[in-house]
Amino acid sequence: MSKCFEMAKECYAALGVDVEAAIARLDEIPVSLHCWQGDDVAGFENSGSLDGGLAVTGNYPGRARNAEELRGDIAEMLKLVPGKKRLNLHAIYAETNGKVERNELEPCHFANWLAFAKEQNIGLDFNPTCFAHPLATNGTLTSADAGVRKFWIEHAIACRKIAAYFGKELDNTCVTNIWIPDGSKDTPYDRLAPRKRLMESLDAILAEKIDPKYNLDAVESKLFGIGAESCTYGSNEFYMGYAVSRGILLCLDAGHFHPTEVISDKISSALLYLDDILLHVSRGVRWDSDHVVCWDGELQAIASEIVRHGFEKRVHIGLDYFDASINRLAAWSIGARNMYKALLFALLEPAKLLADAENSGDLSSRLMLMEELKSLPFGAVWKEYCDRNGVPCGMAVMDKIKDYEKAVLSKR
Ligand code: RNT
Ligand code: ZN
Repeated sequence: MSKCFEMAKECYAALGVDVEAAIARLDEIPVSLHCWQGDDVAGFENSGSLDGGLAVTGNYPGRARNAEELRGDIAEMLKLVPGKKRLNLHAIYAETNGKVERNELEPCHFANWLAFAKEQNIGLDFNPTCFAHPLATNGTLTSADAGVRKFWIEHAIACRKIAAYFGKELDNTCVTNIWIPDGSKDTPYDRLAPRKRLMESLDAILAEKIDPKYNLDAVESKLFGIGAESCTYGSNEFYMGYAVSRGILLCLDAGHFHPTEVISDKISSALLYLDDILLHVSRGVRWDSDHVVCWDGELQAIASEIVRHGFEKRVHIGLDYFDASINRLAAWSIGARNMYKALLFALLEPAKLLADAENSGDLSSRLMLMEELKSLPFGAVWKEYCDRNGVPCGMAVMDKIKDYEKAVLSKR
């Protein structure tokens, strides 16, 4: 243990904060790392370009081109991130060895991923992929075409079964998140009919009860997407109502709201009505751009909301960003490390002092405290956490990434 850490512990103790207890609590908070940062959301179907309003910009060399490479990169990335981790997969990461339609996917198509999760001792999460497909060009679960809707309903059902299989095999609950790109480029005349179809499609998908021990279902709202500027059928109101009435999870993506609207403010409201929620921690820059998560005010506010109210079992934290303009391992690990950093920072808040100041109406002290916290020796605690987890800290992370780039990525 370093001198710096010992001194940091004393600083926090002076404010009534037990650093060891904070670290122990952080050890129990899983973050689901998204597989799709490694290959620009390409997947292995070779179905052509990404669509559904999603856009990955940048052409930094070294993108994982197949499952082997992607797993190799993930294994490397996991060595750079401290804390309890999960891996979030999308259906397009199936290994089918020949064409298998998405509505016919089965657990066997994810056997290598399951083996990988076991090897890494991490849980899995899952997502139906309702975009980047010829049948997704004109709506999926909201489509007016019953055949198209049926296809996507079947796909989502298949995904829930795969997820439940993961959950059972790993003895670790899988969260399956449904996001669809459906919406309208220009002002629709009828916003109700597609939403009614979406509600019915979701009911059909969820009709079969699955043991919540193995799988939990989530639905992800959005404000708008490229090509769906005027209306997105799966809006926040739609899914909030749906999740509350069906008792499933609501997924809040940080990039899916008006630019000044923040998901940190929604957590305490949503959890008054829902048992659990899912987060897609992302960073929108002017739009839902999915930039690498930075340790900014909103990330801290998200983490603090979770920690202050002891919501860590009810808020499932997932990451959702994709940047192809820098080394993908750097993007991945910088964003992921920031999530854990923000959680640790939240765990080191002097809860009692803050609550006392607020409850006694001493808002000056509350503000002073909140601001002073920012210059406490947090870095020493973070470094200690990285050391204890056997992962590098500071620019040593970059050294590892550069080594891997030289040895592996540059050969692609
Ligand atoms: C899209 C949603 C969705 C996707 C991933 C790949 O706007 O955020 O969660 O980013 O499923
Ligand atoms: Zn998302």
